[in-house]
Amino acid sequence: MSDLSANETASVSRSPAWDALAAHARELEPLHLRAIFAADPERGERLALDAAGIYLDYSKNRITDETLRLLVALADEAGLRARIDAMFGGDKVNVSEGRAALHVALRAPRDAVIEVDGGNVVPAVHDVLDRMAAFAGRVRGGAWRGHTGKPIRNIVNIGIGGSDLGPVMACEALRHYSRRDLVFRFVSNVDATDFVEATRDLAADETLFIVSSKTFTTQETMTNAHSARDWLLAALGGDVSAVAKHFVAVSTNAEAVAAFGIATDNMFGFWDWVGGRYSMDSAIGLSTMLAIGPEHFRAMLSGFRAIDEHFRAAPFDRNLPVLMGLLGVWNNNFLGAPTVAVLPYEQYLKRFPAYLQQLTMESNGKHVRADGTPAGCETGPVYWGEPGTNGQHSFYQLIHQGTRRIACDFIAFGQPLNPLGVHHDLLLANVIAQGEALAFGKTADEVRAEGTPEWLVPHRVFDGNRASNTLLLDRLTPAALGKLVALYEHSVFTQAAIWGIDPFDQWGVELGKQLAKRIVPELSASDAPAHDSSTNALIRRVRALRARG
Ligand code: G6Q
Repeated sequence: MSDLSANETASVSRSPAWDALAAHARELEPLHLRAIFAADPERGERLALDAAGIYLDYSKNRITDETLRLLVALADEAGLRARIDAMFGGDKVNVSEGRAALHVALRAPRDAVIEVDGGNVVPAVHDVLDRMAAFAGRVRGGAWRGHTGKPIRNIVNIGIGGSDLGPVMACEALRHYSRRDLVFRFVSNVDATDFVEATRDLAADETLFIVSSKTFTTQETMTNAHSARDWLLAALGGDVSAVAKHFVAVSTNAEAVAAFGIATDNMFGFWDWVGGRYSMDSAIGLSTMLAIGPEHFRAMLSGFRAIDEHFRAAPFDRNLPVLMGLLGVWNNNFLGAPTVAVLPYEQYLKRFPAYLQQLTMESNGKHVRADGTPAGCETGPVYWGEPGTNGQHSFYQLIHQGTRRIACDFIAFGQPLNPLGVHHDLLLANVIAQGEALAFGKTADEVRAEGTPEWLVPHRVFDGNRASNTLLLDRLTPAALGKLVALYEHSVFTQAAIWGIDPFDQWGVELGKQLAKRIVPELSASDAPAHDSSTNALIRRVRALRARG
């Protein structure tokens, strides 16, 4: 039995702390945030935490001090402290894959010692970072030349899932700090449109492809990588020696990289203890480093590290990721809010919700506990979102007046990166107003007092009592981005520890992959497919559509 599952015998939903929370939730049900705030004028300042450069206002959750006490008791009962130590200590906390999950080692200082199977992994981490920095210096400085002797102007990352979403998000989030004379594109989908549109206006002899794949076997990535090689060779007269100048790889699979034709000198490694969705600060971040430069990349790592240290050391009731994680459990399991909207009021974070979707849902979308027994309670909520203020003119209607409960995480920055007129005042006023509106709403009497005709009153009432967190940071720097990502990483871990699940595996993506492999040859075959009647009919219909040309 693994380290993580050794003490697990029953679902958390059968623990005394869970029962206490369930009873407490019933008591709180009739209480409205209006009343809770009215009874406690200090609440807005008290239920807030300022740590590691992040201000978290969690006062607009439907909680009391007792809720927090019970949630911390739940964390204690679930053994959260021991699990944090196990993860940081390099134990094989990824139980079902028998691996450590040591993304925290990716941002450890040079002199740290973090061991996996008795060996310190930190020197290798810094060795790769140094090689990445040297390579980035050559590309950014124009010393790295393509096949025709021209410097690189275009960088195309080919990868999917964890080998795509982090780099895409970071490239967008840190665009302000990036080299504007370099073009960055990302190809992930096996749909050829993704590759064709990403490369159609690029000059092949000025283009560098980064093939990012931990396994170097992923169908989508390898298909795109081969198409990229064909595209390059077609444009450069078919000389295969061009591949070495226009392709580098990020992978753990040196053999497959060499077989593709990429020199191992041009390969940047990482390790099986880095999960795909926890890898944006590993060599998978090579495109990020090319965009923002090694110094900014290291600043981003320092942000991750600040939250790692805080997560490891702070008491649970003053611990940002723990609080966020526990409030998520409260909203998800006790208040019946099955989704979380992530709402960054910062345009550069427009891909942050998509990044978080993988981090949160691939990690905590599990139906069994780490020991294989049923979870026994709801696990990971659905994450989604869009940057403010755009969402306000779209789906916020449902959050304000719909019948479902949705927890919201607002993210905002005190300083704009692009100061221009009144824009930032309006942006900040909106994010603050949304939290206020969700919590306090507008009563029928208030609506009537505005002279609204009686028939219209119900339409204009806002019940309020809707939970939200507000995260406020100084400005979106590389370090701030690192902090935000690490905050969610560890809050996901906190929740997994409570539910007793393994947040580091992703078996749920396997079945579809297997079935697709079987269907590929069937699309062009002529014998009768042998699936269920619906799948058979779809395959036959595709064959017919293709036969028509
Ligand atoms: C993430 C998952 C998954 C993975 C992709 C790409 O945690 O493991 O999204 O990142 O399937 O895998 P490769 O990097 O091996 O191509």
